[in-house]
Amino acid sequence: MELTADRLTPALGADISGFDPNNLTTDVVDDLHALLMEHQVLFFRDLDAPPTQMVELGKALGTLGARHHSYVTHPDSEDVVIIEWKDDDLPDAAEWHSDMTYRATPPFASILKAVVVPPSGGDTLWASMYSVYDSLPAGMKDDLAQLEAVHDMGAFRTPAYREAGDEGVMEAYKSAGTAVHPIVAHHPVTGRPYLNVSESFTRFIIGLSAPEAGRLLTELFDRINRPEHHVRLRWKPNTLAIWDNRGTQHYAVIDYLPHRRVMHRVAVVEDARQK
Ligand SMILES: O=C(O)CCC(=O)C(=O)O
Repeated sequence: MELTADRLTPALGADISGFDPNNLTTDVVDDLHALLMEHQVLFFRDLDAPPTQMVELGKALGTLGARHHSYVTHPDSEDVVIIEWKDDDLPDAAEWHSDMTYRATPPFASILKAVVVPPSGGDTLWASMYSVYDSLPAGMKDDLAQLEAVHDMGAFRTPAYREAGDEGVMEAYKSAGTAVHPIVAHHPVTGRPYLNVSESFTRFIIGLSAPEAGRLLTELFDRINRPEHHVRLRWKPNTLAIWDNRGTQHYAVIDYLPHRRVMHRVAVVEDARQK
């Protein structure tokens, strides 16, 4: 069985064919990993992978274990979270973000499968943060190389506050954590530099005043919004995506409420193929 990749935009993304989740040999998973390093996000159509098979795939790629502090887990596996939005919920994923960068070591990859999709809408976009970084003016790249930024749990404050007031926010803050990361990170496998701030989770730049940090972050977030850095996926039930969290961000569009949308997600914390 040979995996083939059909590249979707110059920035990132590929449709993969020839993948059978029942056949996770070392060679197949090595190939899959190589394709992920090259394209950053991979899409699989009609992949009827139940939660246990998503977990097997995650384990073949690395170590699981980044339990989410806010999402519900699947009854068949604690390693699968259910992400469900409907009625007048306010989804938290309609912002550019890379998963859990408020942790010192954010997860390496995510595996996301569509279970229930709305009649139309509910697409997800990914941005290549290599592409965003490469597009920056040279002087700006030099300035950013010196800077570090604080990441925290962003809009997860809202459910925490509604549930338990100030105490709830303090507890959520403690369990989610906070972390400082360089604004220009280097991918541990490809070595490529990428822009490492997100509108969801990056709050402040060390050493700048709050207004200076706010202005610079706003400029960087505007750059991430440019469509030439993106790929967009229209989901159907059993569409599955795998993305490398290092060097990408994603944005789940909320244009489908009050219809229901249900996704299953596995987070892979450590990359087994990272030297
Ligand atoms: O539901 C989606 O399309 C993306 C969800 C999301 O943002 C995530 O899994 O981190």
